[in-house]
Amino acid sequence: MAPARRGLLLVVEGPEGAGKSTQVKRLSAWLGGRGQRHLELREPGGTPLGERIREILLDDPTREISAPAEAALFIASRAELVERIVRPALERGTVVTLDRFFLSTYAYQVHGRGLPEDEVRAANMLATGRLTPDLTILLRLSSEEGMKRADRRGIRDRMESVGDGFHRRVEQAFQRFATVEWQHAHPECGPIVAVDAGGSEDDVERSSREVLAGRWPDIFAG
Ligand code: T5A
Repeated sequence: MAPARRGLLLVVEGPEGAGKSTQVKRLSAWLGGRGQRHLELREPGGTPLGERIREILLDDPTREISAPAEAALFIASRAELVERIVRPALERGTVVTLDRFFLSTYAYQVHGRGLPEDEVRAANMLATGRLTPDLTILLRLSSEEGMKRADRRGIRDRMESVGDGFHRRVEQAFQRFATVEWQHAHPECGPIVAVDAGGSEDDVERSSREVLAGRWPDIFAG
């Protein structure tokens, strides 16, 4: 008998306020409407431990956490999510949509905070057991525009409160991740496709679904 089809791991990434949560919700709604087995998750979070880590990392803008401890906390949340939720879901054939994954650690902790890439990369591989996304949609928006969108919602969280220079480095890192050269040198990240996030929510959803339909027409076309 042929093995059951493994699910898909679809990641949505990008700078603050790029519209990741909005698009993950829209994708989930689309999948639900098609009767597709799916699961919507976010990082950090998604497990009891991950949600506690999320509170520690984000809730208090005045909390000081060293850069290595910050990286270790994001990675611990990821290890728990992958082991307990993502892998079992993929084995059941579920389409998992994930709002941020380890590209965020590369962007924020390596390029933003300046931690050594090789060490963060090794710790991350330990956490994911080398699980590679089937596709990452990278929403492309300037950090200024993204922060304006995020600010309309109210007070900044701990990561949003770090200075503009930090967020510009994060934005530049995400731009680099979309290049063929960078992806070739980082095969653990799987394919990354940039989508312009400057248009309306409908426009971004349409572009994202076009990318997905090009790869998995049985699920996303129509
Ligand atoms: N982090 C995370 C790390 O440093 N390292 C890591 O390893 C990981 C995993 C997580 C924080 O942790 C950092 C990154 C983050 O700083 P979070 O709240 O989960 O924090 O994540 P954010 O990505 O920052 O969440 P945001 O909600 O700020 O951004 P989103 O999800 O990109 O944006 P969204 O969809 O919530 O939209 C923001 C606003 O814009 C509007 C929405 O209605 C909303 O009001 N909007 C649009 N407006 C106009 N046009 C569009 N196309 C729009 N799309 C959405």
